[in-house]
Amino acid sequence: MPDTASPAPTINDWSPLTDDQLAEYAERGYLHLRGLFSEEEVRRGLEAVDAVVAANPNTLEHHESFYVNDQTVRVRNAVATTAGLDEFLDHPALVGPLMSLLNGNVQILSTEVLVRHLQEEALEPWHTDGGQYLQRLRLTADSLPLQVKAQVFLTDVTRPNSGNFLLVPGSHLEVPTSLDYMCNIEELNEPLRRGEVPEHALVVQAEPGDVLLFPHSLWHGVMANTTQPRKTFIFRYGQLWQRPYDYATQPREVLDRMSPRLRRMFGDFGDAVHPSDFYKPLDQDEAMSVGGGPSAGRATR
Ligand SMILES: O=C(O)CCC(=O)C(=O)O
Repeated sequence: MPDTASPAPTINDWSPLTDDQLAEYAERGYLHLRGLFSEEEVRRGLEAVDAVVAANPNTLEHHESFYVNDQTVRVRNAVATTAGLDEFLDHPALVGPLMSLLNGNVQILSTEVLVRHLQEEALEPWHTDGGQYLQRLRLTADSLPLQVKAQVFLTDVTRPNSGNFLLVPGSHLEVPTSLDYMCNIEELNEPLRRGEVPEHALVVQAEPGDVLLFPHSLWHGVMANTTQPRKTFIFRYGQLWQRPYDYATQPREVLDRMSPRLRRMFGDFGDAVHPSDFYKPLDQDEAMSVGGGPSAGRATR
């Protein structure tokens, strides 16, 4: 007898964003998700930061476009140095929002560990991400984003001048008036050098475990830090047809330790990859349904 039963629906370990959250992201250009990670997860995250920094890995050659700050330790392609980031990248609470924003088609483009030490002046000027070519593209207001960053806060950034993330709500839809190779936004940087932040900007106050999601086109910078070293991860995401920022392909031994979902998020389709898979993956819903966490294996496919 032929099997005529329809396949069981895919059950995900993640939940999508609500319509209100999607509307908020579209209008303001960011989402502040509070308490996404637990105290215990934050503790493990801090251990991963310290281990990566102690290993002092030279994971990627310098590129002229990298903004250098003496008070910042920034380890790029950090996932190649530690397995400690995997649980965050594969976490249903983070995968769900990304699946919603990137239309079900999520690739990790970079994984960074950041420690922002004390500095009286702003730690990073106002800029957009992704370089001048991406900066000149604008999507319509109701479009899903091309790229999204997730900043995972692991230390307290609730006080003023604690290395707060700065952003201009709604700026993700605006092309800056001055365009340069570094994508700096000079009209805001001149006042920032005097410690001034425009009234319409937001100084983000984040607690350990919070996550901030924002697209490459959002105008953003980083406040001074006079409190304690600020520790975060920044993960950059795009669709599977985009190219990564801090790796070409992850080495086999890195992929081998990961869940099938996380491997897919690093653009790995195994040995039998077809070039068109990056545009039209045939099994994307199934591949993204369940990660390697405690819920692995419980979903029905
Ligand atoms: O450290 C931060 O809060 C933001 C870093 C940043 O501006 C960037 O990664 O583009």
